[in-house]
Amino acid sequence: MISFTVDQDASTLWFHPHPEGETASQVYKGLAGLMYIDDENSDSLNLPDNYGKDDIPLIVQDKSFDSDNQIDYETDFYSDGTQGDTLLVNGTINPYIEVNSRWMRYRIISGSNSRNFTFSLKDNQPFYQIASDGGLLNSSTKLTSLTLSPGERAEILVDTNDYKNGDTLKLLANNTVALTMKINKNKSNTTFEPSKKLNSIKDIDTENLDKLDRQKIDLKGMSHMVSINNKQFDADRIDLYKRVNTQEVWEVNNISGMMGGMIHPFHIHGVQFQIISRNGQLPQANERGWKDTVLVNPEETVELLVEFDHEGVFMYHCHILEHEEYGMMGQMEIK
Ligand SMILES: [Cu+2]
Repeated sequence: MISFTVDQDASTLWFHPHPEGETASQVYKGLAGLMYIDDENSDSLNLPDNYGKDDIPLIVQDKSFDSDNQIDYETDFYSDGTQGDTLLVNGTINPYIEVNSRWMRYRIISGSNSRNFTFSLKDNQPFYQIASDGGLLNSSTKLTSLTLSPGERAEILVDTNDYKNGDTLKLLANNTVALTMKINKNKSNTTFEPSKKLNSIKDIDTENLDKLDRQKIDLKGMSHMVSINNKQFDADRIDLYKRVNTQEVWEVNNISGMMGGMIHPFHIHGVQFQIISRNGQLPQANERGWKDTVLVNPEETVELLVEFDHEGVFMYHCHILEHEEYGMMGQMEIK
């Protein structure tokens, strides 16, 4: 029995086992689950929240199946990130949903071992992102595409008002149909307006950032040569010591080197952070909310404002699970 106190904002979360050397195979084989947190703020917003009706989880993963329709991780294994040839949503191939409400809320979990997904609606219809990994954005962001790397989450609202009964609307992931929405009737279900205030996340106090300590995180290498700050994971070593209730600027560098570059989704346990900048530029509006996983492009530097709220020993790692297994992970003690 494990008991714990829920001490975070309304958000869409997932959980999975994390045993050293077996995380990647266990998640690929399906050992992962979904968790929602609600709070007073989220309850007050009149967002679509009828589970399975107008509030739908979409756990998006790729897997391959052998001739007996079984998952064979060892055969599919690839050292820079195992990928499958079949798109699964909530464990289903090519699902559809009957839509009976004008506004549909989708809680997307990018849950592959290594594949990034770019989501869009057929014909480039816009949609509204309302939440990132750690909870609601201050207001919605209108998008026509959204890329999530492994471990990232997003909540989006789709307005079906312009569709007639019998129409279909398709959500695509990397241009493959992930979900077909069959419009049955799209009656009004919320007072949501795109400009509605959803949260009150404080702006980053950019004037005072240079007073904070800085932590460099160098993500390097590929395959079994991956490292963080030139070290590979050692369960008997604490890499970073941090003081509880302090803030730091983390400078996350994706250093390609001679082996060529790839995206690393950088994930920190036990904290939520804000993105200060990408290569010196302000992040897009949909990346200005709370995050615990951030896509870092090859040769990119991403600055994070990290606050250490909880005592304990926490991991930080690349969320390409095969990179994590090869040691692209460290331990941080907060006390
Ligand atoms: Cu990686």
